[in-house]
Amino acid sequence: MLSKSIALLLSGASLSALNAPILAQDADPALQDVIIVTGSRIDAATKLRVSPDAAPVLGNDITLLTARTPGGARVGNGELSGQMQFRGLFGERLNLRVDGQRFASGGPNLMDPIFHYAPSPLVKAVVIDRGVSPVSAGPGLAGGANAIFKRLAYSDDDAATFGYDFSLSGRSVNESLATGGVIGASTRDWRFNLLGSWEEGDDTEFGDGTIAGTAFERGVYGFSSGLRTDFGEITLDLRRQNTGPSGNPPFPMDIIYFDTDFARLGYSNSFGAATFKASLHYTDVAHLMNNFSQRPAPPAMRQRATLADATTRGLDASLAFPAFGGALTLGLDGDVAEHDVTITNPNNLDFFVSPFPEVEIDRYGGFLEWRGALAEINAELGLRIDQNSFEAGDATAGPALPMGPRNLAAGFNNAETSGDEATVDVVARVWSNPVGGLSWRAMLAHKQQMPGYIQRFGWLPINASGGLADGNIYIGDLTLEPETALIVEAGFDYASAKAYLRPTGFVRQIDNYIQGTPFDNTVGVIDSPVEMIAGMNGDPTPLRWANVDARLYGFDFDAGYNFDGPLRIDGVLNMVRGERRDIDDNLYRVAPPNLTLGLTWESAEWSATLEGRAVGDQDKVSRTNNELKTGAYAVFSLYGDWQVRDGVRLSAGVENLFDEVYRDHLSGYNRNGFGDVPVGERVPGAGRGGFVRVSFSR
Ligand SMILES: [Cu+2]
Repeated sequence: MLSKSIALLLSGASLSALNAPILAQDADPALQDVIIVTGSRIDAATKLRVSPDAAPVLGNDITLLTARTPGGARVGNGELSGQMQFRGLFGERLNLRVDGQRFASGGPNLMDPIFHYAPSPLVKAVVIDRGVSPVSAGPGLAGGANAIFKRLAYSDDDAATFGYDFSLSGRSVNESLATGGVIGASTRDWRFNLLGSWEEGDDTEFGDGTIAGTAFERGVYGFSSGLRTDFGEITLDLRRQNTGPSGNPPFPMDIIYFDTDFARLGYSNSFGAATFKASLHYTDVAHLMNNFSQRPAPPAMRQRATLADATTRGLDASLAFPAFGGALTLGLDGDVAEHDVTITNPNNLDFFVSPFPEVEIDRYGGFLEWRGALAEINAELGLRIDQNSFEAGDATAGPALPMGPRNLAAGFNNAETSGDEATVDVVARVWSNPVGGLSWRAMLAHKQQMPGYIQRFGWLPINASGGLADGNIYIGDLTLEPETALIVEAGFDYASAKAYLRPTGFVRQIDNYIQGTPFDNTVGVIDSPVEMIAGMNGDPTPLRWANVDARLYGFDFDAGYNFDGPLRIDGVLNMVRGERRDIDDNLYRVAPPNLTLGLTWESAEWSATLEGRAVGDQDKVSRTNNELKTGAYAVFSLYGDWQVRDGVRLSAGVENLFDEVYRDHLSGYNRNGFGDVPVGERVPGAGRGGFVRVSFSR
């Protein structure tokens, strides 16, 4: 239960300092989530925080946690390859950051979505931007979140204080283990902590057997440091992540490794009432995947190993100062992302091809953001302009490739692959001060999103879709236009000592929405080289990325009520519809309506929750993407939490109490051909299993 996790989170020390309880005088301690909901007015209206250490252990991917929030859902492409969905949108359309850092994923199918780099033992909180991200957080079409790592804060002492924050958890359903955290020391002038985590698991069991290809392993190590000098504060964060062999049933290949380095150097200083902040950051992803070592191997001729690299270099600087009765922030930022992908056959050195050759995407942007209040109304107004440019290198195709692909490569190499485009984001939010516990809010935004490199440069008909996992073969379009969204939402946050309710209604009208459309007017008739090659690769009806018109709208809320005695109920409801406006079709992979309800018995030191999650059927499916409908289901869990003593917490529970076999609509279709899930069927959810987690901090 999200609200539950918020309550638990607050009972820990982690956020209490950030959220001075404005309702403390009349709030019941049993309703502490009220405090976080309305505690810091600015945060409450624009952000939502959730913490892995407070939620039940349902897996290692923090997108399982963000899926428990209003508007949230999870696109399941593998145990470590979950994508956050927010109000029907996912993938690169969301502005996702790991510890404040923006970077490009390495896998052309997003086997490493951004939150692949935020293992739950290292994450202190995920801050979800309500509605859309502020323009100061960078571009992004609709919605955003930042996974903030645990770190040792500066103390208020001159002598070094030691500290740590660890967790260790296990799940029986896949015999998995997740452990990690931070340890270090700090004074008022410096802070330093090491960080590390290790996670591994076997194949997940479910009611009908084993879900093959769901084993995984992932390790992270690094440090975070900061120094306060007379010339400002300097911070340095360095981190390496090694993801080992991990299965991806919905893709044609599995992860062999991701070896990824992160570096960030930060600087900040205050001059009177003004604050200057700057950072330089770097991310380098090296990735290998194949179709033969973690699933039944195809014949030698059809074995493939694909190498993919992505490097991001970025910088940002901002100056915030009082202006016009509020705070104005001016900022400049930019990044250069390079991608390169090579498909090989390890049994044939003459077989190699570069479907996304030496792609470079540059962006330089500037923004203005003002935050302030007029009487009882608070506002955040932002404008961002980005100049984007893109180019690709020459495609290569080895001598073992047939003439067809080699001709397509030559065609791509003769085409104009570079270009540039400006995008404009405008965000206006207003919200009222709470009166009688009720605060109104409204938002209007114009957001733009550049086409992804897969969508623009995909010249070779293959199964790379940026993580859609719909089984279709896709082909790019060099002339794609940016997506443009007009977003309106309104709602209120209500909180009393007894109850809270935070509903939001929204509409997202998107012009030039990019999705696959039939390759030509004669679908099924193989009358082009692209269709011929696609046919040889298993899909004679490939899709071409195109600008279409779309709309998403819906309604979501979280709510809770505190009964007399130690009993409370919390719930989250989500409803979203996604449809094409230009033809009669639905958008692909949109979460069905769902309701999560948790009944909690809560005492000072411990709590126990019985949770039910009911998910409706989804028959509003995309014909274009050959999407299959799913039926309704309900899953129940029981979990508890015990504050053993100061700094030691134990959680344990049973998920999927009745061992229900269920298929989440956003789960990918299995393609790996072994285990107990037939090929073409959606990968089911985990069966009944127990979990336990211990957390230690000081
Ligand atoms: Cu991959």
